[in-house]
Amino acid sequence: MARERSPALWLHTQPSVTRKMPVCHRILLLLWLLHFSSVYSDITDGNAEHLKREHSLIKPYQGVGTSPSSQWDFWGSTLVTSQYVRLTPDERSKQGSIWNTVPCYLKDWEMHVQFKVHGSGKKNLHGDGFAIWYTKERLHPGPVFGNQDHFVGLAIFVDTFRNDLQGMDRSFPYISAMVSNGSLPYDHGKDGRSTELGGCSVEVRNKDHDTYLAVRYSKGRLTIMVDVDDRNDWRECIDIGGVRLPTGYYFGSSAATGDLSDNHDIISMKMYQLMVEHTPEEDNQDWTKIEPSTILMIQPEIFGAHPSLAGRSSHYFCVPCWELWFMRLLVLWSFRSVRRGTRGSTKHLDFKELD
Ligand SMILES: [Ca+2]
Repeated sequence: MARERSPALWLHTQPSVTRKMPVCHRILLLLWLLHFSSVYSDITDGNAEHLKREHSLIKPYQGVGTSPSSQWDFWGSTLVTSQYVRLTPDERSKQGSIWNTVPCYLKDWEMHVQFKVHGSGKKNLHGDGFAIWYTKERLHPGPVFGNQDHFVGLAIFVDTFRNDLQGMDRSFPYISAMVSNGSLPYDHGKDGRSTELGGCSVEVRNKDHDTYLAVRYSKGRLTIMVDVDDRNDWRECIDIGGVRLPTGYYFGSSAATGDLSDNHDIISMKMYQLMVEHTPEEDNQDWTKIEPSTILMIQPEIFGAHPSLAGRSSHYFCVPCWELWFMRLLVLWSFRSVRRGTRGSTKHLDFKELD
């Protein structure tokens, strides 16, 4: 039996967020909301979500294979059984991936991933982790948890091995998110710190109970939730606005081992469509033409030439000038206030048994 959650309930606890905020924080939050006015305007009612089977990977994994009608394709060390999809075994130097063959044209969606990371390695002697992808290209093996570098789209990394010995301010496993238009490399040596949108430390290995990760994208807002403590609670990991992702990309997952290893198993990936109202202007836009970007990736023609940007070849980049860093600090400050407001009130979601 697998559990199914009602994803839209996440939003229904949000009106209480500002209740205990100081006035200055409210003003900052108001400015933020005006800047991204669509963020809190979802109209989901808790019953309007739909499981999209063409984008879901569910036991016993019918439709997985290499035939032309397959909805999921896999590569490398990936082993598909009736109970799990093992991206890598607990062996050194393995890479595997599984990819949805159907491009996703949903504008607002939520992906629930049940996973299991387990192995014989003791503390800090395991790796490297796995990733969830929503990218332009699929089945391109490479060095980023088994997928290509300079990817175009969204990545959620569940990084189980600390590469950066100077980054001791965070514990591992560490979950982070990255959005790229292809111009950004993933820096394994720094555990992707320079390009991450946010992250959290979560103990996910060798659990006896089910472990879950949820990725929600709706109206420019990216939210990552985790449920790894066997309490049927989602805990917020990342929540950030100002993220632009197109439609027509592919969902997938990949994993890699190196000198150290783990079993990286995907039990299920369940895609839910979120019923969200958009403005006529938004509806008339060609969503397939949107270039992946975040508030930290600014078009040069908007902000003008900057001496330190000379020689950069990418169309988008992280702008180093102090004005934007100040803006980023304001944003982070606002969000930390919001997150402090929500802390301790983990959202309780309804569960029901699914045949
Ligand atoms: Ca790492």
